Amino acid sequence: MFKYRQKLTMYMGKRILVTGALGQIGTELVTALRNVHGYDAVIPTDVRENDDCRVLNVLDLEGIDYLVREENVSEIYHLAALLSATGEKNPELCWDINVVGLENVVEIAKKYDCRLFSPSSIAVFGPDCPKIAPQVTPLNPATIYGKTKVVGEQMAITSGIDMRGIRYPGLVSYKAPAGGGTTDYAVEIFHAALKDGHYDCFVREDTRLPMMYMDDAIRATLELMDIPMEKLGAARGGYNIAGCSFTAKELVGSIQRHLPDFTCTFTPDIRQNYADSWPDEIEDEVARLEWGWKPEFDLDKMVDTMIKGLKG
Ligand code: AKB
Repeated sequence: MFKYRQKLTMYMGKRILVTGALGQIGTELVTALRNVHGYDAVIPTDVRENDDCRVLNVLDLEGIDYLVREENVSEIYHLAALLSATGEKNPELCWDINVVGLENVVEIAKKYDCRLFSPSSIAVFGPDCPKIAPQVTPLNPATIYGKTKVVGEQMAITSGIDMRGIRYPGLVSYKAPAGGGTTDYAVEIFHAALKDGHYDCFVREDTRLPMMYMDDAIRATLELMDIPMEKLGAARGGYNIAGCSFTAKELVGSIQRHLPDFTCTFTPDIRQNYADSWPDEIEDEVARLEWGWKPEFDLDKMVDTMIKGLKG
């Protein structure tokens, strides 16, 4: 239910709705969008109550309709989703939020002629994918989360609207916590290293996954949304973009450059299975060619930025 039918302010410029705005990506994307389009242009929403955003449940079609109509929204960044670890614990809820929620947003985007950004993930790939994942390859994900992302990519092509997405790698940032994902260890490890000097990692030390520092992910999102639709091809529902790939052990080594006494043990749990079903690296030629994608953060630069940011 859209609980608060707040008195909505009329604002004449571009109006951008963000769902899932309190999440790891949303927290930084809202700031970035406001820097570009102005504070009032961006309407952050989340299912959780918070002074900084409006309450919106993406399963509430009427609530989305009301907000988009009343606020004259022309662009939507639909970030509300369950990630892999939470999704596997509750597959029905994962399907509802990730697929039914997206269907609702697509229906409203169609009705009001909104452009739509809907993130995909490296979780669309399954165990049959080459270790360096090409843009085009059979998508047979092992997780329900991955399946919902494949459906989302297909919707981008069949919806008939201007809808785009990126297959985000594991995202690393310090401004908001990661939550419910398999790649979360690459964020948790920094907090534990600084607080306790030790981390017990839930994947094996040789687990190599595609990762990306959040600044690169936010820039990629803004750059993709800036490109005229006619320049984008069949990959527009989910572009491969590479940041930096590293093993959990290599991450520990990079952190130890700053914290030589930091220790890490490895106790794999169920999330190891999800990680093992994903590729080691991403091949991102199509994104580079079609909209000029280029990462700026390698492993050491990411680690330097995380440590500095968390130390304050
Ligand atoms: C997760 O770990 O579930 C996410 C993802 C790879 O999409 N970070």
